[in-house]
Amino acid sequence: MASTQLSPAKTYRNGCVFSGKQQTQRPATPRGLRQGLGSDTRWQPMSTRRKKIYEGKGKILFEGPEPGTLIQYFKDDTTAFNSEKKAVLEGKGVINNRISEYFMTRLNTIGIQNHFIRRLNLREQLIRELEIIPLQVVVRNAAAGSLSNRFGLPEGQALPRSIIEFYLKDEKLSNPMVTEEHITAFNWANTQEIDDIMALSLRINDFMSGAFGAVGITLIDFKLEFGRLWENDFSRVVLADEISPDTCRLWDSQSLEKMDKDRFRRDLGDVIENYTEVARRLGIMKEMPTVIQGGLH
Ligand code: AIR
Repeated sequence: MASTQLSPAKTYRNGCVFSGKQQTQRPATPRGLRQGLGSDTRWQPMSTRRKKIYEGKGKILFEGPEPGTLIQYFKDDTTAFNSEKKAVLEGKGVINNRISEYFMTRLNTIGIQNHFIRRLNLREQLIRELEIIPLQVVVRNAAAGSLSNRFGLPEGQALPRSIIEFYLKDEKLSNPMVTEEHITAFNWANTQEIDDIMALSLRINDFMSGAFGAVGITLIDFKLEFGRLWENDFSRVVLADEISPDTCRLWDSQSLEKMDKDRFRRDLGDVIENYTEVARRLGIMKEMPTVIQGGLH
């Protein structure tokens, strides 16, 4: 789809260079949901020094130090099957914070704009506040999970090409799968934004498949979330949320052992050990032993 040159290139504080090409004009309707707020946009008072804006299953968003920023806190809480299964996996939040920092930083250097600004400490990162696009975008390279169940495909079977799926981000509805028709009809995103999301998702897939492949890990599938970054009356689609073993299916390329959240979902054990091994192979292991042994918070 043709895109319009709307404004000159700008460089943001976190190093994102925006060409202006992927911009979308602000719709006439007022600004919608803010990132991570779900349907509740009220700010809840907190006794702590920072305002908690939203608490999700695995992360908390706090007010950031400057307007337009938030602090994303990674919890150890782990849930599966729409929160039917719950556990606290000590150290998971620390590992996911680091792995997500690793990918967001590298994606930024190859021009994939995202909400990450910088990591603040073991569990927190400073992020840019976005307007949520209420979709979960799943990219699949091989059959697994719900795709295998839906079509009766053996897990691990390579797909003829990478497949992108959209799910509505709505826990109460169990995040139903949706098509582009639903997305545009219900105004969750416009066609230009869907094009941008698909192009970005495939580039992210290429980059992540390469990065994991280089350390003996096969990227089977993963989930992404995107938001709108507004600048005056224009917005662009940028990557949000996290990239971690909670949001990816990662198999050891040799043994085909699972190294991701399926270890928790399927009671395979050694969840943290496998998350740690993912971090270690990516070369971001330095802080991990303390976390696992000492249970830092
Ligand atoms: N995912 C993470 N949170 C929600 C989802 N759907 C990730 C899973 C898996 C991919 O999305 O971790 O990597 C596809 O999941 P499923 O269950 O649809 O096969």
